[in-house]
Amino acid sequence: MIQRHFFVNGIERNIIVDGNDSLAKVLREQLGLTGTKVGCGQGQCGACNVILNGKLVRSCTFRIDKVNDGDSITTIEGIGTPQKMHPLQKAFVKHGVTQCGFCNPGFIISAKVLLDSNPSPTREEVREWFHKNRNACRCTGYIPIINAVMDAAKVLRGEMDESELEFKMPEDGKIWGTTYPRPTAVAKATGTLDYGADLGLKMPKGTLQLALVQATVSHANIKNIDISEAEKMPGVYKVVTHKDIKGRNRITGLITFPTNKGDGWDRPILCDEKVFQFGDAIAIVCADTYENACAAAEKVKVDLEVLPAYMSAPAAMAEDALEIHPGTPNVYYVQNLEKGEPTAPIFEKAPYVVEDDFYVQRQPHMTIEPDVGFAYIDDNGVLKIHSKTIGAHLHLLMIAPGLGVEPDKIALVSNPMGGTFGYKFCPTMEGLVGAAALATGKPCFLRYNYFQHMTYTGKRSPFFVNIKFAADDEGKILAMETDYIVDHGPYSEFGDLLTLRGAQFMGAGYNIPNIRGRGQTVCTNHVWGSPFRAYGSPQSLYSSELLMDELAEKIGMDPWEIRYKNCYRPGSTNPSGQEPEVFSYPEMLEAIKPRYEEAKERAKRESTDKIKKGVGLSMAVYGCGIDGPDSSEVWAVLNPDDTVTVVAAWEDHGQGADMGMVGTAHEALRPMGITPDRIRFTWPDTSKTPNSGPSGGSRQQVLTGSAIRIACSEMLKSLRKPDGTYMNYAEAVSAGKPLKYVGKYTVPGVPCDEKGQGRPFVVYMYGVFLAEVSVNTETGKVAVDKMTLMADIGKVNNRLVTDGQIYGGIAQGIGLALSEDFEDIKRHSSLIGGGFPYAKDLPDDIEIVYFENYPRELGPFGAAGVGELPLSSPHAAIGNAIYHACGVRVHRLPATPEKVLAGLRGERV
Ligand code: MCN
Ligand code: FES
Ligand code: FES
Repeated sequence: MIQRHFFVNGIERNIIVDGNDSLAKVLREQLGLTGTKVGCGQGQCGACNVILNGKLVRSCTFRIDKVNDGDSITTIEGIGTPQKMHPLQKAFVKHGVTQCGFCNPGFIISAKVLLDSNPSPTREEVREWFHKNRNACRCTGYIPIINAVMDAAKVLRGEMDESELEFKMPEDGKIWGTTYPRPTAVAKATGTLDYGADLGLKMPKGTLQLALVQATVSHANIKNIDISEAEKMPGVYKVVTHKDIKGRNRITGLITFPTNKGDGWDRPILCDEKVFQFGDAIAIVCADTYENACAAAEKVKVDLEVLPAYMSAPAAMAEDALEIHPGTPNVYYVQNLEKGEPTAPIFEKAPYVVEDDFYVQRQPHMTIEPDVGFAYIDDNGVLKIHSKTIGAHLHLLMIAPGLGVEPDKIALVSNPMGGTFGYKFCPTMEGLVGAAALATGKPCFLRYNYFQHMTYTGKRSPFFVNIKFAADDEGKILAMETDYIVDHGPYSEFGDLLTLRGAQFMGAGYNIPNIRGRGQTVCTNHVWGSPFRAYGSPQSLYSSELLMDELAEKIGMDPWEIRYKNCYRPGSTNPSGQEPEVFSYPEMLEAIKPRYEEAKERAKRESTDKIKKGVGLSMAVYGCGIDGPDSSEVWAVLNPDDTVTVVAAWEDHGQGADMGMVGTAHEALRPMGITPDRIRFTWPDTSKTPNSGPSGGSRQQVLTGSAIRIACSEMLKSLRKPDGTYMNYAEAVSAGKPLKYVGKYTVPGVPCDEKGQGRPFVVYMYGVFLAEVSVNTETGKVAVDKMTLMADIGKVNNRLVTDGQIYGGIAQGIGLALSEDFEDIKRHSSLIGGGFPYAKDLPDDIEIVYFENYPRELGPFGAAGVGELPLSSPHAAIGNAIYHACGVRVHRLPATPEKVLAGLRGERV
């Protein structure tokens, strides 16, 4: 222990610290300054930035014993407060940088140091600064951050009035369609929003800290687990194993389809008989401190019989491969697709046939906040589990039987989250903290470090795709055949549904009258497959969009021409045999045409022998909802202070549930004259909020938004007075009116049948991407110079949110195209190792054009969703642009420099 005497935000501090601790730990845990976030904990994200004597410091890797007496530290709390924000914080709010917000304090601190030394940076200098200082954001694609810093700099230089950073309420009071800042924005920009780890620090004394004993092999039989030594370690309260779990000790995957050969009960909460993947949890040490828990975890002895590990689908499909889950074949689900006439005769006669194979990789989600959660038993005997769940009601059903708890004795709560991008559509640690709380009777807290976060949460499942098109002389597509394999890792949850997505999205965007296809879901020992934003469509569209360019080339058509000829028009049907609800493609393609022609000209003009420039297109499409008659429930409640609360379980990964709820309710309640600041929203809690369904499948704006519209219109109907005004709370009470109004909404969808035919989604999002790239033929490095998206997301609720969704989704698509992967467990298990795009890895030029003249009948006030559209196919446009630039068709993503160089040497890559 050492004594340190320093200044934090101008306040003198004189404290005893453990010299081995990080500055972040001391700030957060000893001084309670939780505005400083810890993301990677490895010096790779900058979430933990603070200012030490005027210099930028990453406090997670900076030891407290390096802070000297008299030093001066500034944290986000010292920059500004919610009552008195710094212009940088105001600018972050104005520009919508506050998506999940987890990175915001670190960026604001970093920008403050930059502007203190360089008050007039160029955009490029700001980008370079964030790049070199490794400030990582997974949500925004950086453009809004650069915009915010440029505006704040202007204000600080006195060139812009600070009031310009504030939202100006339109005269008609309507916020629908505007850039009204989201309700949680100020808390995010000031570091005052408590995320899971912050809430964990604010738990009562005596909360147990958990550490996991995890598998370091990928496939094994468990012969024995010996916890005797670990139990005797200092500070240990209990070591929990599968023997302590009273229920079935399995997370149920809620099998979607009866033809699935598995039963969905394949993921242990704590391993009992087998290890199925690297990182599987075998025991949980519950101790007084995290350090003691970790030390004891080292002492748990696990005796294993190591089995052959099948790290990819082809390996697990080999004839001599063992069944990973004995009794269930490794190929456990087959999805067929039959639309129109048999395709074989068509392929035989068609004048043009193209066929190719593609592989889209295991993309890691790489949220800045690692997985975190806690559980306790409340005074009513209910097990409460707080986590990053984006499907609170769904996860309750998935974990309650495994824990052996009746559904009314367990409640799930969503904490404010630092992004999930879909990995939290699967339960992660809910079962673990739940099991620990039940076994100990104490509150239990668990946070994964970044390595655990990368290795022991689900990833995008790779697809191996074979695909064929047949076309006539004019370039009209006659038929498609697909044969694909989905590597879903060891756990089946949502694997069948993902395989169906291949049937729904390969060839989507085009009227293809005749299709035959087959998708197989394969169990492997690589990390389990979980949903990832745009779930299944990036794998599908990469294949069909690259093959579309191959077809165009074979026929001698332009890639734009073939798309325009075949895109959905009245009378067309999608691969599910369903007529699209709107036909925006022709207009969007017409709008992109001049940009595309100009971009081609520019590419031709600017290409050199060394730097080859190219241009590529792709069609983007994704459904809003979970297949079939998806539904949501919401309550609108009139409060004693005449505010209205939208009570819903619209989980917020960071996409903007707060704004979704407030924006939609405000539009619905406008006749009442209520201002948006008087509309409140709820954080999901299954014991308090109705089942609004999960925040997956870009469904919430459509489904929960519609339920909000209905609940609010019921309220309006009930409270309307004869003179056209509306009752306040006191009047409603004295008139005996209800104060709570229920809105339930179910869409008229029809799930796909065994042939992949149906009406799975009643609202879709549509788009067209244009990518412009430069390929360095000496290094093989690809740079994306510009991305354009023509976006039809129906009517826009909040423009700041939708712009942000699109920038961020495209950024992830660029990562998918060029760098991101999770194949090598060790190498790919950090942000840098996983190929995370920093500021200069992305273009500063992303153009978004909205097509709002296709309002959706079944979405609230005409809205469709937005979240997943921007990640459905940007990588396909980039793939096509790489080919246009240098003639290399990248069949296996990511398009790393090594691959592009090999392609330039003539190898198939
Ligand atoms: N919205 C709008 N106008 C529209 C459509 C949507 O203003 N016409 C707004 C909504 O109010 C909401 C946001 O856009 O704030 C996204 O709405 P929607 O498309 O309905 O998606 P969900 O709310 O169901 O969110 C889920 C979606 C998915 S599935 C993933 S994965 C995802 C995503 O959104 N993960 C994200 N966006 C993310 N953004 C961030 N920052 N972090 C994640 O983890
Ligand atoms: Fe410190 Fe990531 S750099 S948390
Ligand atoms: Fe930057 Fe979410 S807003 S990581």
